[in-house]
Amino acid sequence: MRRRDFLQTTLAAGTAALSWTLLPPMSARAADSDLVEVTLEARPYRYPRVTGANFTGLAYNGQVPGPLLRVRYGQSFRARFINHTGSGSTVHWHGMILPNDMDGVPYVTQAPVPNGGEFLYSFKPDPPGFRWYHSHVGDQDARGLFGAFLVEDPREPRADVEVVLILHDVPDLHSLHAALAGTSDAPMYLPPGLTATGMRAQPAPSRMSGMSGMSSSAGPMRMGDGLKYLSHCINGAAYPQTRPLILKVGQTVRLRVLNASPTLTHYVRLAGHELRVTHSDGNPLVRPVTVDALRIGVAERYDAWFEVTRPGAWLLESLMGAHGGRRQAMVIRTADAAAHPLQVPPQSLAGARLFTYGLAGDGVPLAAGTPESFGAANVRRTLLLGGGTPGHPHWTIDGKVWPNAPRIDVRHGDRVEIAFENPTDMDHPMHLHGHIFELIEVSGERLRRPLAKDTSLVPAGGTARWRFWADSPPGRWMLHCHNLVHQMDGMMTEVDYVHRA
Ligand SMILES: [Cu+2]
Repeated sequence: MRRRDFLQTTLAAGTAALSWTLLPPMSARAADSDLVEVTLEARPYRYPRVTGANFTGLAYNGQVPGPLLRVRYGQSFRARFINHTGSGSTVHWHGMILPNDMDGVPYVTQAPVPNGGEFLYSFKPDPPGFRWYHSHVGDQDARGLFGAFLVEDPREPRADVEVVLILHDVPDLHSLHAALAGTSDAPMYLPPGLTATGMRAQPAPSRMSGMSGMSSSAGPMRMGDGLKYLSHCINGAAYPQTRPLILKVGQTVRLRVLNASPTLTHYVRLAGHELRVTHSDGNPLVRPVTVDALRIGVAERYDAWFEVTRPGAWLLESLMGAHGGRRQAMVIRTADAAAHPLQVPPQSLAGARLFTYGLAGDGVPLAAGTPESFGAANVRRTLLLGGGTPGHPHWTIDGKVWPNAPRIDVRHGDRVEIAFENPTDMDHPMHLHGHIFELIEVSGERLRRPLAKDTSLVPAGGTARWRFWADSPPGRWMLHCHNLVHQMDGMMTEVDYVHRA
């Protein structure tokens, strides 16, 4: 018998942005309900002073990031989306496997919701894990239309403290338009201590010690693609306005970290602590991996755990390299930390155990003569990523820009393998809608423990290979670079389910 006591999630509007988001256990009533209903209303929004930016963008329900959405796995979800942005808009549910007409891609899965209009999104959030949502229209997500979406798995153990951290960067819109036109002269960001030369100088991977060092899949390098940023935030505030996270000795902490930046890969360190990574893009790793620093491409998520073993005060920071004047950081401390000076993480990644796909996936070099393919894929495609030539504002797949890039036709039940080749000098965070794929190879390393993901960096000058079953609901599923400049400049195609003849 179906229960009728729907839960109306209360979403406070117009309040100050949270600088971090603690997650108490869901209430029994919320967890027992069959349906979680929310209202998301998008409007122009003046960013508060804590962001460090003089910026008018957009917000869901008067806050950036938008409200944290949370369901227990198995619950249904309904979002009434109300659009007052001033132009068309849609909501994309990133990392969800859902009916195609709920996927929120304008002109592909739905007509854009006109200004003043509404749309009802309704689906059963799947699979469990850390997902997120954002506008899929133009530059609206860069202006503030994004938020986190947790699909909680009741079978997973809870940490003592669970926290969602959203790294986001406030763009200078003039530079965005210049970047889209290929005329920006803004400098590129370089992660500190990671240069191509420096990477080669790292010791060779040694599985015995659990230290993988820097493999070729670590991936540099240049990022930003000409965007200037006004500020760099965590959960809606820039350091030192970020609120501290106050913990007790003995507590186990689970950070769920999302990179919602328009263009920047983030490198995150917590002073005095290693981080145990258990999930990539919300999906469990075959085996957790312990690192000194996270590398998070645009749109990626990692679940990272640590324990508080002593009193103290530690800075969690995304290292900004050449743009290091502004800190994207927050304090994590115990209550009695006044007696302890704030520990700041090393400002270089040189020598750090960095999260890489090769480390997490137990990568081994592809031996000469290894077959090109890793299984019984019956659909195989190679996509060549290109573009970025000065003066030619196009980012391409097989030399073409959306909607002219070659599409990938699949039939339900196909086993699909996609190889990416990236001869450009920028990493590309490639994202597939409506599927969880396995990342099985990166730049000549075969991952013996493939990573389940919805977005993966294809390293500059390197390659990546995915495989997945075509067993999602039928439809047109976008496949694109999540660097906003690259996406808007054409680096997008689709995986289309076609009927068996
Ligand atoms: Cu790209």
